Amino acid sequence: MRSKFLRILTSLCLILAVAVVSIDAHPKTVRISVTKNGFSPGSLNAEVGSPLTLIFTRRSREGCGDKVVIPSLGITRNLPLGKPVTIKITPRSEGTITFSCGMNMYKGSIVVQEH
Ligand SMILES: [Cu+2]
Repeated sequence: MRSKFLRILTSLCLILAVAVVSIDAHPKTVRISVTKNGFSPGSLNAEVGSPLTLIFTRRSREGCGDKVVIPSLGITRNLPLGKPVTIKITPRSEGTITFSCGMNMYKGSIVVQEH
């Protein structure tokens, strides 16, 4: 009897915890242009546990922005000229996530903080 009550209580707590986490998330979308000068913006902020949508658009044939790489997440995407490319991530810990062009010349950073 008592253990059943505890099991139900535990389940309710878990459901509540999941609900609180999802209510607390602040989804964010950032559009990033890739030109011959690099990424713009080159630095952005994000929150732990909040979905982040990055939309990269290469705007210049010049330079080497035909690819974006996020090494720590194992992500590599081609950037066709003028075609928006969406990358969705949800940072799980504080710190800086870097991204770059295919040759690591253009650099950008996502600064992740608890909110
Ligand atoms: Cu490059």
